[in-house]
Amino acid sequence: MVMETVISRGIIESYFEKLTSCLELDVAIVGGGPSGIVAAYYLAKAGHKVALFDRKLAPGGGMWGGAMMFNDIIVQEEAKHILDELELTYRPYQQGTYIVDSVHATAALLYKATQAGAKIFNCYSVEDVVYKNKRVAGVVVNWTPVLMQKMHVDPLTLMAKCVLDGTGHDCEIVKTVVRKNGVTLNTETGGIVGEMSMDAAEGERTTVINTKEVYPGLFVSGMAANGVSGSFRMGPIFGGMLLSGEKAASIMSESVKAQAKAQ
Ligand code: 48F
Repeated sequence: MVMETVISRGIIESYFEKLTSCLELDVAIVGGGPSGIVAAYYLAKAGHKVALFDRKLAPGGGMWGGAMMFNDIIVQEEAKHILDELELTYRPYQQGTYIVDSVHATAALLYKATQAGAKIFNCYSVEDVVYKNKRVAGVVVNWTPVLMQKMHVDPLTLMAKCVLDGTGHDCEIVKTVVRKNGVTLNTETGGIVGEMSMDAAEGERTTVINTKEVYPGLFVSGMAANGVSGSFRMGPIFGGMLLSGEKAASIMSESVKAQAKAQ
């Protein structure tokens, strides 16, 4: 075989093997922001079959850019154990906070999640979910460029025992589920309450509390959790995002185990 054919064959065979292995997932994560990537890491580490889909070429969400493109982030003491778990380099700052280079942090999260066994599909947009027997049961995916060009091309479907909406401020997946299926959510109002303005400390605290199953099979993390349950934004402090990902992994792991037991 000529080298050109080896290159093309290797990539095609490997890619489709990877995609085929993800047709029936334990967990499908929508959005490769910090909360989604950390959830992918812990789930893969626990032995679950997990794939993460991000519409961008470079997953990482809002973490690359620090604040106003000053590419450092703040992480508070409560999340330090996650920095250590992921072997990040950081330095102590004031009032129990740490400073981390945002490019280093984002790259490390992606490296650790994939190393643990999570599959990451970039350039994939999740445009809908599978909705069966009053339960979210998978994701409907298409190429981001197809959607950007508004081309009339049908999507593919990957089934999952749990779907995580980690799409950030827009909480896109929960919005789609509510709009299309008129479901009642596990929130104070039964609907999407909506994100509030900046309160860093409260936003950080509540993003972890709001990380939960909002509808059978559908979980939320990170800013999507605060958007759905109605709490504050917090800007470039990221401990809450990391802790939210850790909690999302833990509750979805329990759900996957419970579903396996019930079968
Ligand atoms: O917003 P994002 O970084 O998610 P997060 O984990 O973190 C929020 C922080 O970055 C920051 C903050 C920290 O204090 O407030 O905003 O909540 O990343 C969300 C990712 O989801 C992708 C998007 O490209 C981004 O990388 N995404 C959004 N909608 C879709 C999607 C979709 N429908 N399909 C695939 N990817």
